[in-house]
Amino acid sequence: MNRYEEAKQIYCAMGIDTEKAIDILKNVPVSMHCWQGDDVIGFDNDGELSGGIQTTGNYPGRARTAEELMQDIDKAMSLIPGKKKINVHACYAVFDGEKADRDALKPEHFDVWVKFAKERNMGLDFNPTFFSHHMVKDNLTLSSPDENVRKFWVEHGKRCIEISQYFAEETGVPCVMNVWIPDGYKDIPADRLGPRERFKKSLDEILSVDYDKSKVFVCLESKVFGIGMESYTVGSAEFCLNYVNSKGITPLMDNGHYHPTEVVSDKIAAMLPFHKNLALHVTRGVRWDSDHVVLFDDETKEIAKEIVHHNALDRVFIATDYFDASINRISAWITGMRSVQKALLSALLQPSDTLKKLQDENRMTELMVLQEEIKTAPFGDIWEEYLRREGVEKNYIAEVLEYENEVLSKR
Ligand code: RNT
Ligand code: ZN
Repeated sequence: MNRYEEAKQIYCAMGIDTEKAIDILKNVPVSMHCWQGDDVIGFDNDGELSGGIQTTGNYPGRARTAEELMQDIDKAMSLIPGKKKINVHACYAVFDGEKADRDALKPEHFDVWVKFAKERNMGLDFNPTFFSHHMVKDNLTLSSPDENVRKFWVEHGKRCIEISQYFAEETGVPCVMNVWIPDGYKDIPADRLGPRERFKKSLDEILSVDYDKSKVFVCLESKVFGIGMESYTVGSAEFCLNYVNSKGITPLMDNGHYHPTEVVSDKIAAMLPFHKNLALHVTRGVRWDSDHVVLFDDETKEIAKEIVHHNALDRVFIATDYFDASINRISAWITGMRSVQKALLSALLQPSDTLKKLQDENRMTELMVLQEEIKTAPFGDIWEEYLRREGVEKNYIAEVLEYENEVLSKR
């Protein structure tokens, strides 16, 4: 008997169907962020990343053009199992001829992405880019007291809804459009309300455009603080949650955007009773929103467990969001995307009904013992079988290093 067959029987004895787990997993879309490939720089600005987010490191081989980025995405995706989407930021517009500013972006500026996605049978997600731009004034965009600035960014948001709908119509897959603004203050503000009222008004204006809500899911992402904006964040957790509730749009939780002892894994079940959909940015914060590569670690597993055990795989939009410039960027993509899938598989390989029953019957001793037992079940054998069926090598480092040698090091 091979290792998979043996492992399958061990899981079967715990009441778990490994075949079913693999079948479910391969159809769960995970949206891969394009911005790991070029350190969140994009193609429409002079290369300075702003907005209180930071990539550190200078590993050789950063993608500098759309062709390079897409070539790298292809390489990464060839080593990532499962169903994928591509998450694009507005700053990744590709201009064929004249450049358009962010308030004048049109669907055609993203045609190369649409073509790329269609050829690979993937959906596209989208994000307006409210950073790395000269119209960010005093660290403010949609909450700016300068009407020119505020209006510029409102127009950008509107353009992005149109582009998102184009993505959905072209690919046939709904598009998740996430709004995140960096707005905030380094030091103690005199007026905490004004910026939030302006942000609310701006969002209302953006959402006043007519769009197909079955094709575009507009999300709002909150944050605790950014670099250089440590004292006040306009789009705080409470602001965003209240706004989302009042408008019926989708909340987005990034697990790097909370105080270090707060966990998104616990928040998921606090959101599900109130929202049809929930969106996640899966990342790994180290002491702050450092956006390290996602690993197969306890919190990632717990997040996946919360989605799977509450049967919410079709309600939660899962996307990755991290940027590490200190290691091979292709490997960073593969490791993070595989980690999300490993976490989902490990959740699918748990006897959730039995565990819930033990909790409800207050058999907490048995619950603890079973939860511990699951941790040493032969997960790796099921994971390897999944990779085998997806036609993806387990060991990707040799291929990544070869690509580094042949392609990245020549840039
Ligand atoms: C920043 C947010 C946001 C960005 C991307 C690039 O703190 O997490 O989602 O990472 O828009
Ligand atoms: Zn995020």
